[in-house]
Amino acid sequence: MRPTSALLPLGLAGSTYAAAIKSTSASCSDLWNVAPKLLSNLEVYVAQDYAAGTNFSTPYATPAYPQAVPDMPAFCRFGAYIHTSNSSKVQFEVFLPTADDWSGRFAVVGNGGDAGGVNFPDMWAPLKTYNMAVASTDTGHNGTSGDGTFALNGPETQLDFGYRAVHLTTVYSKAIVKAYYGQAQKKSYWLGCSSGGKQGLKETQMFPEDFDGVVAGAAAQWWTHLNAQTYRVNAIVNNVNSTGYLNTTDYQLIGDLVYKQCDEQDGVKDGIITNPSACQPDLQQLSCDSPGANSTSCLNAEQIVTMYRIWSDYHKETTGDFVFPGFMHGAEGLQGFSVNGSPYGPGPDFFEYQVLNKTEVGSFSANATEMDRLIDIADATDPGMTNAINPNISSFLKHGKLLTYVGLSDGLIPTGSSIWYYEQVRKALGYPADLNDSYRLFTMPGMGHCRGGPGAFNFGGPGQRQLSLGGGSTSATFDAKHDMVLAIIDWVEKGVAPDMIIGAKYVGDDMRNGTAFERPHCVYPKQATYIGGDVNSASSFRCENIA
Ligand SMILES: *[C@@H]1O[C@H](CO)[C@@H](O)[C@H](O)[C@H]1NC(C)=O
Ligand SMILES: *[C@@H]1O[C@H](CO)[C@@H](O)[C@H](O)[C@H]1NC(C)=O
Ligand SMILES: *[C@@H]1O[C@H](CO)[C@@H](O)[C@H](O)[C@H]1NC(C)=O
Ligand SMILES: *[C@@H]1O[C@H](CO)[C@@H](O)[C@H](O)[C@H]1NC(C)=O
Ligand SMILES: *[C@@H]1O[C@H](CO)[C@@H](O)[C@H](O)[C@H]1NC(C)=O
Ligand SMILES: *[C@@H]1O[C@H](CO)[C@@H](O)[C@H](O)[C@H]1NC(C)=O
Ligand SMILES: *[C@@H]1O[C@H](CO)[C@@H](O)[C@H](O)[C@H]1NC(C)=O
Ligand SMILES: *[C@@H]1O[C@H](CO)[C@@H](O)[C@H](O)[C@H]1NC(C)=O
Ligand SMILES: *[C@@H]1O[C@H](CO)[C@@H](O)[C@H](O)[C@H]1NC(C)=O
Ligand SMILES: *[C@@H]1O[C@H](CO)[C@@H](O)[C@H](O)[C@H]1NC(C)=O
Ligand SMILES: *[C@@H]1O[C@H](CO)[C@@H](O)[C@H](O)[C@H]1NC(C)=O
Ligand SMILES: [Ca+2]
Repeated sequence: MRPTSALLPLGLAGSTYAAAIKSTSASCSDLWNVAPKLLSNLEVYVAQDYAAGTNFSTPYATPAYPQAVPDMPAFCRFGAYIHTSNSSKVQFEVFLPTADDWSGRFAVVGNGGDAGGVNFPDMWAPLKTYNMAVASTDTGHNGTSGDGTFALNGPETQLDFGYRAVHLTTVYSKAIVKAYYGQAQKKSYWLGCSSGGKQGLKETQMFPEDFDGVVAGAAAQWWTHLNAQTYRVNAIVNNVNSTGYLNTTDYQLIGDLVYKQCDEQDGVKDGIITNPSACQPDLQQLSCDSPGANSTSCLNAEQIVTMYRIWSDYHKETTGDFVFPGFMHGAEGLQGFSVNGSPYGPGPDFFEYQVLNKTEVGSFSANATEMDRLIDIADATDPGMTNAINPNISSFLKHGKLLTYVGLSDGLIPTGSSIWYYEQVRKALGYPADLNDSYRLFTMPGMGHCRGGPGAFNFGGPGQRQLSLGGGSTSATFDAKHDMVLAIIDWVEKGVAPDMIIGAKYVGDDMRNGTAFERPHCVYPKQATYIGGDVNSASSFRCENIA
């Protein structure tokens, strides 16, 4: 189902768009009255100027994104609801730099997990650092990232979450941009990770004209299968009641051994495994039965089996069909590894409220055979149209650039998911030799889910933080070689494609403490290869194809 024309801005529904928009600019407070004349089903709740230096907070923030946002530049804030049906509405906000500051660019930032809330913290960097007009949506509901109860009895709200909130936010916000500045944006960018990566890919698949450049990290695009994997790996494979259950102490033990066996395979002993697939850990020496075992820190046979199953791909119990990739070697030893026996909410909640269609809050439970059946239903019904796995993105790639990235130690969404989608696209488009003119996947060794881990995960991607908050994800050097947002801008606007993105590891993961080391992140399937010299310097590595 596509939004009806009644849900599109009045001007865009007809041919009168240009005439409908005044060529003169509106003041921020004018937008109260101007916007509803341009856009249908709109309920404005704020149109207000803020002074530079504002520490921004608002009751319109939800528990998903409650943080105050310090260090704002001067901006105009526009916030409204779009009524998407009788039973659903979408909240969105647009932050607009002053006309003097505006770069002419427009961006939309994504959300995480099941999050329902305008992502105010992530709007900061596009506004302040890149002088973009920037928008964000609550995805159609108010709730935290781990809470899927929004879907209860809400078919329209499910569609908002699946695609409609982001698309309408994009279209409506562009109209606000045009009304405020008296001219349209030059280029539009998507910036998101995790669910935000999924949202970006969905846009390239369904609404290829919405964006010129899409940055999509650690994308949760295969929503039906990812949720199955989240549930199964926690509740079935690493069941808390089984003798094979692994807790964080066990993962520490396993991780220590894996790093001992595999860290130096890439020529540098630095706590980073550059090629986790080449790492083939042997856990036998951790067995309580092995000679010389440490009886206070050893694993039973079932626990060893559990770990190998977590690393292995998920195949259906009944048919053996591939469902989802397993986790990468090395992810288990890092903070943020999610397989603790308690599945992250979006997994079970998806099956309870969107596949089984339960009408009251309950707790989901299924065995492996039942999961096979539910996956089939999920694939057939694609609740809320949330899957973002259409591999034919040729319409987008004709004019746009798609920059994706993933941590090779992602502990929440197995890394292979991003590689799987890349390969699906290649196959669907017939393995074009020039695919990397418009679509590139960067793999990032030692990085967890979207950020974090022992790797060089600060590269100016989505989700950057103020220096006063530690500067997380901010690039060490503000140029297109080190900064992913500048890289996508150069790619879109100058045709200069990024061959590598140099990330930084900050001392104590705090930018104020300085840089510990820098590393290039390479275009898949290339990998950063040590060629000699200072291991802390990016120039000691080259991007090469590894056999
Ligand atoms: C911003 O406001 C929040 C609470 O609203 C406060 O905790 C924080 O310290 C403030 N930050 C600055 C830089 O003033
Ligand atoms: C979101 O829901 C919380 C309750 O969980 C409520 O306190 C808050 O006011 C709501 N916020 C918005 C913006 O609707
Ligand atoms: C929902 O809105 C449509 C018009 O869009 C109207 O025809 C219908 O009666 C409404 N249904 C309810 C239950 O209000
Ligand atoms: C573990 O066992 C307890 C007690 O029998 C039960 O209540 C719980 O649901 C079980 N947990 C899982 C994940 O199977
Ligand atoms: C993990 O389990 C072991 C063995 O039961 C126990 O000694 C250890 O304290 C547990 N660790 C955690 C973090 O619960
Ligand atoms: C056995 O493991 C315990 C707990 O990890 C550790 O404190 C102890 O040093 C180990 N013993 C040997 C001989 O390695
Ligand atoms: C849940 O609802 C959807 C949409 O109405 C339907 O297609 C699907 O078959 C239902 N699932 C079950 C298990 O009945
Ligand atoms: C798995 O669950 C289904 C549905 O609840 C049930 O019919 C079946 O007997 C269960 N299989 C096993 C092996 O427990
Ligand atoms: C991909 O989509 C485009 C535009 O919808 C269509 O023209 C083309 O035939 C499709 N390509 C493949 C391989 O399906
Ligand atoms: C892009 O693809 C071409 C052909 O497949 C390959 O030769 C080239 O090395 C790739 N560029 C990068 C940066 O990976
Ligand atoms: C890093 O900086 C923070 C705050 O500036 C400080 O609290 C912390 O101790 C520093 N960590 C290291 C490892 O230097
Ligand atoms: Ca290494």
